[in-house]
Parts: sequence; C-alpha cells; structure tokens
Amino acid sequence: MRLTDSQLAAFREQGYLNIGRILGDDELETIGSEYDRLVTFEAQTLGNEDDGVFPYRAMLNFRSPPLRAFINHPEIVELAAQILGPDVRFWWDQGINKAPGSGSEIPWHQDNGYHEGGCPEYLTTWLALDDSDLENGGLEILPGSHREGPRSHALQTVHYYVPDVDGSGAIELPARAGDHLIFSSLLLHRTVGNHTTDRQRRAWVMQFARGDAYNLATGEPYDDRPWVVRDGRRLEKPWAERRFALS
Ligand SMILES: O=C(O)CCC(=O)C(=O)O
Repeated sequence: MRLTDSQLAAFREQGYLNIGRILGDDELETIGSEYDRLVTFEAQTLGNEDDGVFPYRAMLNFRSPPLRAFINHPEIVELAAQILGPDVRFWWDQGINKAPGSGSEIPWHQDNGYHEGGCPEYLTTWLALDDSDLENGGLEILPGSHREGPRSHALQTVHYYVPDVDGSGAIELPARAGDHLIFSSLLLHRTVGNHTTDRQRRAWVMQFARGDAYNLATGEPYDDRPWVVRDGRRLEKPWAERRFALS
C-alpha cells in the first residue's frame, strides 16, 4: 500500500491516519479465526475485575503460522517502508478484545512508554476486526501530540500511562471492521471501556521500527526483531540476528 503525498503529509502532521481496508476478505477471515482461537478470556486478560477485564495476548505471530505470514505482508511492509525508510524490522504484535462488558480502560499513553530504556519513534498499525467507536471500547487520540516527543509514563498495574493529560483536544478515532489505522508510537491515545452488551471490539496491533533502532539507554541495537525490509526490498523470509525472548 502506497500512501499519497497528501496522506503522508497528514500522517506526519497529525500522527495518525485511517488507511481503510488493505487486506482481502479471505485474509481478514483467516486473521479473525486465528485471533478468536488465541485471544480468549481463558488464555489471558488485562484490566480490573470491578470494571470488567478484557482478553489480551502478546505476539500472536509466535503462536500461529497463518498470522506470522502477515508480519511481512507486502501491502503492510510497503507502507511501513514508506514511513520508516528502506530498512524495517517487525517490532511487536498484540491482540486486544474489548468484549461486551469489558469496561476497563487503557489509559492515555504513547506506545513508546512501554519500553524500558526507550526506543526511537516507530509505527503502530491497528487492524479493526469489528466496527470500533466510543461505545464499544474504541480509540481516543490527541492529534499532533507525537510532535511533542516522548512523555514520561507512570505504571498502573500493567499499564504505562501519562498522568495529567489535558484531553480537551482529544478526538474519537473510529474504524469500520477491516480498516487499518496507523499511528506514530509517540501519539497520545487511549481506549475506553466497552459498555455495550453485544458488540465486541477486537483489534490486532502490529508494529514496525526502523532497522537502525537501538535502545536509547544502553545503546544496544534491537537486533532480536526480524528484518522485514532491507535496502527497500521486502524479505520473503524475515530473520533476526538474535532470538526474541518473550518474557
Ligand atoms: O486496542 C486497544 O484497546 C488498545 C490499543 C493500544 O492502546 C495500543 O496498542 O497501544
């Protein structure tokens, strides 16, 4: 998928974009059925019992060969290279299902806030597997907030969050099932609780980083993340110098 110049300019300026549907029906069906097998209440939940927990699972690509095939999907990595440059590593993926009654929020944060030692700005892709809005646990964002750089995060249970965010400029970022949202890892965002009784809100998040990304505290390269694009060419077989340890 190639962004137009005006889409790219809007992304750089606002820090986010809904690029619509870039995967086919069959692909979305494969993702949906593998996701439903893996992202379940029985496997793992996040959130708190009082508000209602939600299924969460990290690194679905480790657990499912059909899902692993998407980490170097041609449309997705073309987009990543256009934004990040000619050398791109796959960074992380996670499934989050704000199920009906999962009232727990994910508080305001930048995705960068989750990495000890810090890492440079990277790209988050957020695939909506269901329609998503503020009734069923959808996203709220602060447009342009990525331009202010990294913010310091506090830890609340397992969520890193930015305290005292002035949310007065926040907007809803809705999506239709099948849409891909993309945003900067520095964009401030949160997701609200799902207060419906019958509308699940599943999302599969995949993230990509520049090939030269390194740990800002230790100086170490992130060479445990697989290459998906090198010298502007998509790799058929992603590979990394070191094995990634999922803790
Ligand atoms: O999908 C969600 O509920 C949370 C997404 C999010 O905030 C993230 O992936 O950083």
